[in-house]
Amino acid sequence: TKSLRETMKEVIPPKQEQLKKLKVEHGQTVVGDVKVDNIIGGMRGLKAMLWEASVLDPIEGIRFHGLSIPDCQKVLPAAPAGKEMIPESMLWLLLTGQVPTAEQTKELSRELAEKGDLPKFVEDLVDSFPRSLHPMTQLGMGVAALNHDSQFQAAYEKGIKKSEYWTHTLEDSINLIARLPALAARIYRNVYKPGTELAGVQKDLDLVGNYSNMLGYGHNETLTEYLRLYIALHGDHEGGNASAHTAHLVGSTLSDPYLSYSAALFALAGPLHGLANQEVLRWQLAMQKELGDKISQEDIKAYLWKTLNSGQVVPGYGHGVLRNPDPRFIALQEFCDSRSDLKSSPIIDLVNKTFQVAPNVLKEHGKTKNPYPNVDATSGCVLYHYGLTEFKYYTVIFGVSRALGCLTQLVWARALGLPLERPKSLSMDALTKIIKQ
Ligand code: NMX
Ligand code: MLT
Repeated sequence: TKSLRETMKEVIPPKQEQLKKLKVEHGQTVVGDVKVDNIIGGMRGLKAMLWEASVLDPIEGIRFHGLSIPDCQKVLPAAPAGKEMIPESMLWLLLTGQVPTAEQTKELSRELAEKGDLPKFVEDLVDSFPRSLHPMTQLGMGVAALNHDSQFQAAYEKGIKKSEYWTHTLEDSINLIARLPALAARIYRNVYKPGTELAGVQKDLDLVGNYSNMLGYGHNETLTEYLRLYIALHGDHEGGNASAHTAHLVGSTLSDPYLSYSAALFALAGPLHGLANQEVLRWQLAMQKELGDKISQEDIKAYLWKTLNSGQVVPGYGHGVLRNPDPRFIALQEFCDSRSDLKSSPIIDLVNKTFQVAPNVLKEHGKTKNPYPNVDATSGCVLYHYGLTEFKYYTVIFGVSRALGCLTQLVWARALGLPLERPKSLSMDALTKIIKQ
């Protein structure tokens, strides 16, 4: 069977041809207008980036190289004893556009485990952080420090041809993805379980098998399977989301994959983006505390209005592109529905009840263009149910996942020779001048 590198060598030339053709034959074809609203409205709706691995449809949700989430759940290989697709098979799909075999997936798991240990100086660095430093800050700093061993940076310093950029970027990307579980688990141990032993990376486990084990949940197969699904699902969400866009922008300067992804993590750490999953749980727990055990739909409705009337957003609802319930939310809900202990969990029940009420309240409120839940509305609840209750940590898990998509695009950006990103900005006066012309 073909290795990942062999497969990449095969799939890159046709894509390079496709890009060349697009440039030569359609370089001047118009695909949309730029309105003043786009410029002052966070570029919402502007078609302005190339991103190979996934495309987001407002109604249907994400497709990874054309495959929907249910398609991926059907065809992407699981862990040897599991059922859920795993990040390794998603990574293979994102990188190559092909569905890997079970053997190829296993080989990638083995490679990641082989490369999974942290350099000693990064362990020491992370151990030196105060426990009060937010886990996302620690993750971003740890990832940036890993650039000490960047093959891309070392090769660039020596002087390499442009056509070789992608191979070094791929090696860095694999090394970074391999090391994320040990880094993220070390942060968890240091912040929440100081003084306890941290398991090592086991060479025969898949990426999330190791991550779960290092977090101290290796015995909980349901949670481990949930994490596999969660991390595979959150891997990519086309290019315009804040973390992916940041990785792309920073990477376009030929900054190495570690620095590019570190920057992306600090975008993910904002409450309108990845931090929303910590905010959801905080908000749902506050609701539970205030309303008690027997919560009616009317109670939830009143609580939602209280949140909105105090000028806050309802975390986990709304989206920059989606105009329907997020299929990632649906997939995680289905995971819960298929397990009796999760089905009867009070926190998961509360998320479900909120889902029954919130869209109508948000419609009545009349501001958000999308009154439906995004993935963050539910992603933390299963973790909470199984005792991983430290919700300031949740975005770190998202951060372990989003590396799949961001790093895939970096490899493709280098393979396709995409240029430095540098859009044109305008002042309000300059904009007014154009309008008057
Ligand atoms: N609750 C209350 N108001 C909202 C919400 C919400 N959940 N979502 C949007 N709005 C408001 C928004 O603040 C804006 O108000 P204003 O005109 O006063 O500035 C108005 O509705 C229009 O916003 P939209 O165009 O619908 O949303 P936009 O594309 O600007 O932002 C989000 C998208 C996701 C930032 C926004 O919906 C939000 O803040 N949601 C809550 C936070 C969240 O769940 N983020 C997670 C996103 C997913 N992720 O994983 O990253
Ligand atoms: C994501 O997964 O990045 C979020 O849903 C936000 C987005 O797509 O804009």
